[in-house]
Parts: sequence; C-alpha cells; structure tokens
Amino acid sequence: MDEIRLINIKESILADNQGLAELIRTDLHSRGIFMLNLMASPGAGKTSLIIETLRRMKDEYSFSVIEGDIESQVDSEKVAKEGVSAVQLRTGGACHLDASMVKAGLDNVELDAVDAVIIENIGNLVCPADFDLGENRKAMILSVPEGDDKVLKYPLMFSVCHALVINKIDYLEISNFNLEALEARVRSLNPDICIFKTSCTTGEGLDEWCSWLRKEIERAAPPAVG
Ligand SMILES: Nc1nc2c(ncn2[C@@H]2O[C@H](COP(=O)(O)OP(=O)(O)OP(=O)(O)O)[C@@H](O)[C@H]2O)c(=O)[nH]1
Ligand SMILES: [Mg+2]
Repeated sequence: MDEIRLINIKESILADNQGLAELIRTDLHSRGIFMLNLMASPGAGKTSLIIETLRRMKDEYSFSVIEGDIESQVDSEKVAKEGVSAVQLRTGGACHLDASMVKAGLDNVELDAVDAVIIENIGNLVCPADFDLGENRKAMILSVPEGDDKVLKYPLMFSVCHALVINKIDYLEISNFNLEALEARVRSLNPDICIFKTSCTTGEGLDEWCSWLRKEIERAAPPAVG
C-alpha cells in the first residue's frame, strides 16, 4: 500500500504568509510608516471609524487606506471623498486579507508620501485573526448590537488584538449589552488590550481612540533630525 503523506495545508499557508508579512513589516519600519490592521464583523463600523479618524487626523498625518472587500468599491469611494488615497482590494470571495494581497495594495501606494496605512480587513471575526499582514498593530471593533458574548465565540480575534473598539455605544441604553461582563471576559483573555468605547454617530470616545493611534504612529515614525 502507498505511504500516506500528510500535508498540513493551514500550517504551510500560514508559514508562507508569515514570511511575507515580516518582509512587509521590515520595509515599512525602514520607511517609518505605521500600519494598522482593522478587523470586525460586517457592519460593525470599520469604514465609519476610518472616516471619523481621517477627519480628525488627516491634517496631522498623511494617510493611505487599503480597503478589503469580497465585492464592490463602496468603502474606498467613501475614503476618497475625504481626500485620502485609497486602494480597493477585491478578493472575489476570499473571506480575509493575506500578506500577498496587502503587498499588492502597498505596491499601489505612494509610500514616500505616507505616514500611516490603515487596512480595513474583510468583515469577519474568524479567518482574519490568523493572518499577519505585516502591520504594527491589530485593532478590532465589536459593535453593541452584536452582543457581549462574541468574545466567548471568537476568542482568537480578541486575543490577538492590541486594541478593541466597542462601537455603536449610542445603542447601549436600548440593548442588554453588559459592558462590564464583556470587558472582564476580554481582559481575562488579553490583559494588555486597550479598550475604547465609541460612537461614530455622536463622536463619543473618538478623541481617546485618536490619541492611542497618534501615539502608535509617532512610535513608528523616524526620529526627528536635529
Ligand atoms: N448608531 C450608530 N451607527 C453606526 C455607528 N458606526 C457606524 N454606524 C452605522 O453602521 C452601518 C455600518 O457601518 P460601516 O462603517 O459601513 O461598517 P463596516 O464595518 O465598514 O461594514 P462592512 O465594510 O460592510 O463590513 C452604517 O449604516 C453606519 O452609519 C455608531 O457608532 N452608531
Ligand atoms: Mg466597510
């Protein structure tokens, strides 16, 4: 009987992805560019948070946005309307971005003129958590209407992120979302995560979010000369 050969597809895909992600990270580091990988479920408010962030910070820093979507370029059109350059990655079905897609996106960004790149990942709390894109920081959004139990169902996503944005906080009063229980569950998985409570509709919490992002962009920036 033939020998059975076992090929661990997932491990090999992730190893290849990791190698490319490290190359991207090294290149961006040498240029002093910060990159954020923003992940969340469909409709949680990724594009809204990006737009509100750009409105508050685009006069301070030069941004470029890489938009990931299975189909359409709706989100990159919203970014472009803010006067910020956007690259739309249309995955044609793939439910997450990987490092090779981000590399293709970055090849279309004028990197010499950019301080920070924001990636809007595909709306999904599962697969994107597995893929290093060469970013400096991973952030996720959980919106109040999704419920406070999502950390129990998608623990990897909550474990790998440096920041959690609890968005649509304006819905808190009319929901049964238990903020304290959610925060305790998240902290038991990821004690160092930074948690922000925001509403892209009322503007609540966005200054705190922008302060965190500002610090991260400054950390990646080359030291001032002179
Ligand atoms: N009430 C309220 N609505 C919000 C808030 N943030 C976003 N929305 C609304 O939620 C809907 C989805 O927001 P998007 O920013 O498109 O969400 P997304 O995560 O980018 O969605 P996909 O790209 O489709 O995955 C829009 O109608 C927004 O106006 C918020 O803080 N409060
Ligand atoms: Mg979007």
